[in-house]
Amino acid sequence: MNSFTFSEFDKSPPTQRELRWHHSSVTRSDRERQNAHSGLIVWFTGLSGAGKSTLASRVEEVIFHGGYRTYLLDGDNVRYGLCSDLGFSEADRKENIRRIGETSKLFMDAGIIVLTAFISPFLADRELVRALVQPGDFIEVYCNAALHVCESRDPKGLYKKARRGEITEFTGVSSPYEAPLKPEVEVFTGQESLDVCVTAVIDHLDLCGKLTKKTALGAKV
Ligand code: ADX
Repeated sequence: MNSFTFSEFDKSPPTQRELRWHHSSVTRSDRERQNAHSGLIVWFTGLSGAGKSTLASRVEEVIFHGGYRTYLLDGDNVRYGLCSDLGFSEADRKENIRRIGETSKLFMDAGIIVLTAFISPFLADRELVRALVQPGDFIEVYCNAALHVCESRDPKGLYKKARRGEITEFTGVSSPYEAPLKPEVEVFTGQESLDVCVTAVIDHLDLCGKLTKKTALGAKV
C-alpha cells in the first residue's frame, strides 16, 4: 500500500511526481499585448489599521478607470475563502503569504495588475514572493504608520481585544512586524493624506514605465 499522505506526496519535487509544465500557446506577452499594458504585482504591507486596504483600493480605482485590468486581493477577504483554514501563527502567516504570492503570480501571468493588501509581517516571506517573479514585476509599497496611530484608529476594535489578551499573536502587540528594508515605495499613511499616498504610488508606477495609458491623476500611458 502507498504509505504517502497527500501532503508528503505534494511536497515532493515535480520530477518525483511525474509532473511536466504545460506551456500554453497563448502567452503572457499575448495577453499583455491584448490588454495594452503589462501585468504587475503591487504589494502593500504594513500594520493592521495602517491603511493598506484603503490605499490599495483607491490606487486600484484610479488605475482601473485609466483603462487597466486590475484585481485587488485583500487580507480579510482572502481569509474568507482561499485561506479560511489558516490562523495567525508564524507558520500560518507564512503559508498565507505563499498562497497569495502564487495567486498573484497567476494574475500577473494573465496580464493583470494585481494589488495585494496583507500585513505580510515577515521580511523573508515577502522576499519569497519577490523571488517568484522577474525583477521589476514586484513593487513593494510600505504603508508606514506608527503603532500608536494604528492603535488609536483601531477600526475593528482588534487592538483593544489584543491588549486585553482576547486575541493572541496580534501584529504589533504580541507578534512582530518586520518593516521592509528597501521598499520600492514608502508612504506615511499615519501622517499623510490618502491623496498624497495615492499620488506617490501612481507616480512611482508611472516613472518605472508601468503605466502607459492616461490615468485619472494624469499619468500617461
Ligand atoms: S498576515 O499577517 O497573514 O498577512 P492578513 O493580512 O492576512 O495577515 O490578515 C490581517 C487581518 O486579519 C487584520 O486586518 C485583522 O482584521 C485580522 N486579524 C485577526 N487576528 C489577527 C492577528 N492575530 N494579527 C493580525 N491580524 C489579525
